[in-house]
Amino acid sequence: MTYKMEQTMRWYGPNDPVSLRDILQAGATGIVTALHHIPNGETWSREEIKKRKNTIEAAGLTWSVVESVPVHEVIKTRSGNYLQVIENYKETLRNLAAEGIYTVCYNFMPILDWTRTDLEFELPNGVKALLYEKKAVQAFDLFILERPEAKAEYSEEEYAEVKAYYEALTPEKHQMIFDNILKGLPGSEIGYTLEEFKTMLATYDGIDAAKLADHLRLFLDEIVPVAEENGMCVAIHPDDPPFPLFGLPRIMSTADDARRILKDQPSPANGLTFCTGSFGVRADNDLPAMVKEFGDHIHFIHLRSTKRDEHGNFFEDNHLEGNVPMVAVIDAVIQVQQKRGKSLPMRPDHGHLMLDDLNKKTNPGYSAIGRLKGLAEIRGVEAGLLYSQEK
Ligand code: DNO
Repeated sequence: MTYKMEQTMRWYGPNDPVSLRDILQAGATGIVTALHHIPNGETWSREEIKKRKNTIEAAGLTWSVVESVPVHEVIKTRSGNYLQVIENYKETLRNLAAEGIYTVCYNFMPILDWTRTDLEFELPNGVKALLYEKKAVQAFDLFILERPEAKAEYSEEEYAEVKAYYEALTPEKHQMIFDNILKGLPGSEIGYTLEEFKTMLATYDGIDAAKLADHLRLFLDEIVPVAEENGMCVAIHPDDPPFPLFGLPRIMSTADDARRILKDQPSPANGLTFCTGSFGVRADNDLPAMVKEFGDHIHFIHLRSTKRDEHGNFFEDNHLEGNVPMVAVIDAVIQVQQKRGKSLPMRPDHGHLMLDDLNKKTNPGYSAIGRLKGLAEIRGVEAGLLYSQEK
């Protein structure tokens, strides 16, 4: 028997300008979604879960994966009412399982979820991509946030370069960087004012990478047994980008990080969301080797590619181009699926803003046509590899 990846697409719920029908027409069978209207930290009731599930099924699709049940900040810092919030998380897991949803993605990035500086970076053919510009983040850190420790982290030359960059910013670009960093990209659920962000940063005083890793371990000690009891799996999403920002620790960026998380909590229920776009930003992450090593614990797959330059910037490239060796990754996934005797849910992650979508307002990275193209290309690669392997 041959196992193919389960083709899914992310849907942001009833307010998403991309409809379930669009997703169906793109060829996906599964939906990845979350109850975005429920505040972080609160329990998702069975009724609310069921309502969403019914909507998805009425469109001829299946709710395959939850992305994400957000991990509230008090859990990451182990402060305030975090014990209660962990109980709520467990209750949400139980309620999801009771409704037949067994795979849950989450991340453990402090304060900020995924970060980009330009959401409409135009490529030569006119499509728009998501860009991470290192200097924009540095300029924000040094001259907008004015983080006291920041200056000591730069050489004099670097500091001068960032200062010149900052001073040359047009008011529009200044605003764009500010908004993209603070307001939260889709799915991150939370946006901050500058003052709020500063207050949040202070809650991480004294929390270094080792301590944050400890907090993750303690959180997993609580939730993994609940996942096991209910036949579920939890799948941590890597840091995006996979390095620390604004002095905040990041602890899920490398193969070593994944190794540590799986060693601390080796249950098959504890696993990864294998996001090639996030891990792939680092040249030291060997993606096909990681799929092979962590295959038994990969519960969910995000396929997209990024392209780095020598200045520390990256943009999101076509799914089969850029730095991610996509064909080799898919080949490794095929082997893992055959070995495990099951299909793994995969979604084409992000896509370019292109064609008709250029005139529409969609969630950055989540327009219909770019993702449809990504899905079609990925599906084609998989079909081609399977054909040549079975011949
Ligand atoms: C962006 C996504 C993130 C990711 C969360 C996982 O497109 O990769 O929203 O889903 O960080 O919890």
